[in-house]
Amino acid sequence: NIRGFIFDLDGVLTDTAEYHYLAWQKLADEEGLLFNREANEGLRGVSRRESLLRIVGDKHYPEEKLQEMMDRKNQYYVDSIQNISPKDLLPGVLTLLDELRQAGIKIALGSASKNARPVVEKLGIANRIDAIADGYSVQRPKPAPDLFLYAANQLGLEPAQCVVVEDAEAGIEAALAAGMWTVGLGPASRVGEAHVILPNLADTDWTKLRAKLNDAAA
Ligand code: G16
Ligand code: MG
Repeated sequence: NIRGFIFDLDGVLTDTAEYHYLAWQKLADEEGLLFNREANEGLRGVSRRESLLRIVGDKHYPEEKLQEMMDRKNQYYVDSIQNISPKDLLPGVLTLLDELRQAGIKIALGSASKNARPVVEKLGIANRIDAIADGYSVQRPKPAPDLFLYAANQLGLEPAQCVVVEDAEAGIEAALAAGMWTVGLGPASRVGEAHVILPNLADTDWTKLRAKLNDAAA
């Protein structure tokens, strides 16, 4: 019996991936590191630190330099999200959030981002979210289950009562490790392990989703 939904932010509620990409690209260019859009695809849902470590690859940098590069990337990112507005909500999100609320289902955010709160506020959906698990909530990033377990706990629910909506492989892995139901958005090459796979949230609603989750459970 589903009583809660935990939504990832980037790639699910809005598309901040492009801003993350531009910020990392700028940093990589300044540092003479190889980076491109394709490499950025692999950084979906990956924490800031782990993203940087993947971009620097075999190169060795002292901790201070890594910290400075993370700060610089984040400054570029923070600058670029200033103009986010409700128009940046992905199709289908608002209606689904409202239907879930109507159905008495609790809603949490489960994002790796330390910038999740300001983004949710700019998107105008802060009042529709009951709990926030973000980049400050737990130590171990996805694919560890910790972030989603934290979110379920904040909602006062058991893992098996929760559905996680994710666009990243690491996110689906984390949700499955937490013992939750999963809806994967995007190609099966990325979210193929999810119980239900959809291209996006545009053409679905709670009734359809519930039927698909029931099929997956049977
Ligand atoms: C997001 C993005 C990642 C980003 C991470 C951390 O995850 O997909 O690209 O590296 O958050 O963001 P920040 O640097 O703002 O802390 P999610 O979990 O919302 O998909
Ligand atoms: Mg994501």
